[in-house]
Amino acid sequence: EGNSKESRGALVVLEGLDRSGKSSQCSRLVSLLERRGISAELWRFPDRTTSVGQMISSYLTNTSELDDHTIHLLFSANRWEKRSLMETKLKTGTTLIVDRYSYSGVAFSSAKGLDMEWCKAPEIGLLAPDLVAYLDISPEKAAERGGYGGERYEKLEFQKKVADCYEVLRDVTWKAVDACQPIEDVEKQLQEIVLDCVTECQKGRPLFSLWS
Ligand code: 2DT
Ligand code: MG
Repeated sequence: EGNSKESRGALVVLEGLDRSGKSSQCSRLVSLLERRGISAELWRFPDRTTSVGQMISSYLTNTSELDDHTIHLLFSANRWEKRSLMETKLKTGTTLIVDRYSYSGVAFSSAKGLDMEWCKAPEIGLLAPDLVAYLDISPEKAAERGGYGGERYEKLEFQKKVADCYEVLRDVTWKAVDACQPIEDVEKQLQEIVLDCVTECQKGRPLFSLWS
């Protein structure tokens, strides 16, 4: 697995509101990397395949009710259970394109009114992304795209609060891409920043931990 023993893969995270186009762009990025002969995998959080992930999924589909703190910690546990595999993949040269990560965790829970610092705490020690690409779209524009499913957070009023929380979380290292552009233009911009990041990691950029 991987390209060479010396070069590690990049941890690339896509964040953004529901309907911002993250999932399609993640698939396109993985295809691009594969075409370039770069070992890459598409990951997503929540990972609904694990037993923790199944609890999260029942909560999201309104099949179960959980206290806001409890579900927050389950989302975090769902990342912790994948942490060591994530590190192994990266160190053996596989780039991971990840659809949502800790920033979704903090943005969605703090949008419910939980303290942001409290929300960050269980994320401390997870691997820090080498790149966070933010697919930037207003909640109103995203809602116009339609296709909100019936899941718990897929409501315009709540998405507005999530957008405000992402604003607070965003820092200068994030790369924002205007997600209202045609899908091919978004794809082109993402390709450029992701390939740059992959190159940096191949050259030996160290792996960092959250929260930084
Ligand atoms: P998808 O629609 O992408 O499957 O996400 N969420 C996600 C959280 O509240 N906390 C988290 O840590 C993560 C990763 C965002 C399902 C919903 O779950 C929210 C949307
Ligand atoms: Mg969704």
